[in-house]
Amino acid sequence: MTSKRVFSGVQPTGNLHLGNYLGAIRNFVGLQRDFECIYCVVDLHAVTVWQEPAKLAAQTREVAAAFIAAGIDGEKHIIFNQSQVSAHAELAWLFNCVARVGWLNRMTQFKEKAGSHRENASVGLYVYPNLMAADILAYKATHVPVGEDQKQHLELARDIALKFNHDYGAEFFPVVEPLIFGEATRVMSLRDGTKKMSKSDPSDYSRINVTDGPDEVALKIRRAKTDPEPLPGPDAMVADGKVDPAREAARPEAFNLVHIYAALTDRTVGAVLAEFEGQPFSAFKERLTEVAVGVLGPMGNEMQRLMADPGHVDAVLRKGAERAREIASPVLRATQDVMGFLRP
Ligand code: AQP
Repeated sequence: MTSKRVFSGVQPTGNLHLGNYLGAIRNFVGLQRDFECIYCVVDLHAVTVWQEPAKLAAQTREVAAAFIAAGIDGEKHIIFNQSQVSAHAELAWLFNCVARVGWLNRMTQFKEKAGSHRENASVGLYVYPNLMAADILAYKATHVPVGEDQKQHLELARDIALKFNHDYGAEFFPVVEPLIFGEATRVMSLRDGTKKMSKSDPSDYSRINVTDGPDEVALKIRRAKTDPEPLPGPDAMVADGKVDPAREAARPEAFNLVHIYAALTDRTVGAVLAEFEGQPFSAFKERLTEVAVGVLGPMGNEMQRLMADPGHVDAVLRKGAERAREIASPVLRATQDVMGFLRP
């Protein structure tokens, strides 16, 4: 087993947005130098909530195209879609028998997504974190780059690995490390700074999609909710480069835009506040639009080009799946051996 292997996934649920890019995909790119990377379009996760069958394939290609357009090298590393590698589902079943109901009951994402219709949520949505643990551990991945929202699921993957190793008396699965970095680990909705930017938000004005053109980006940023106050200064920062939580809670939309600007320009939030202190949001929003279009424009164009050539994207996914199977199948077989399954 390699000592440094990265795994991460993105759901093909449509409307890939700036949060997915800044919180996850952009960080995937930088890890290619030091890690062996496996990036997955997690279509089995996507169907935990209803997906239109006629759209799922296009949405899957869209995420794969975003990976490639962002700069992930599908030759050196692995890009594939989850449903092509059956080891994910098989290992997830075994983990359904390792994870405890009490652990899953604590998962805040299930509570948020199921909302008041809990009884009506799919069983798949409930056991989603077990499948995520299987995704990671099928490759014995050691590091998982994700946005802040996935931290709790990663802790569950660690718990599953530890319990499996304990119950079967084997140092079998590694204990994974989350990699959460950048100035935008949790990009918030442009309409409500207390809710994360999300593909499934019914309002398209809540998010900037990675394929939005310059006019759409400009309009969404212009309409983004702020408050009448000018930009705060660097005195809003406390130790460790963090914004004072009380000040952030009082102006969530304002600070969200500052975090986004900092992430897009690769600067710290403190440096951005030092530059823009006292300026009105109208001027700041213009600068934000420029940098957002500057980053997303070339990527969106490349994605459009790739999506116009589905044969190429499909070939990358097919080859990636073959290579993924070569790693995951022996891990699944070894797991079955540890558990004592008969394979005559
Ligand atoms: N708002 C966000 N800020 C920072 N990172 C984010 N991620 C998601 N939203 C934000 C990160 O993107 C990666 C892929 O996410 P996902 O496809 O697994 O879906 P999700 O976490 O459930 O997020 P969405 O976009 O809101 O999708 P829907 O609406 O379909 O549930 C993950 O690494 C995630 O942390």
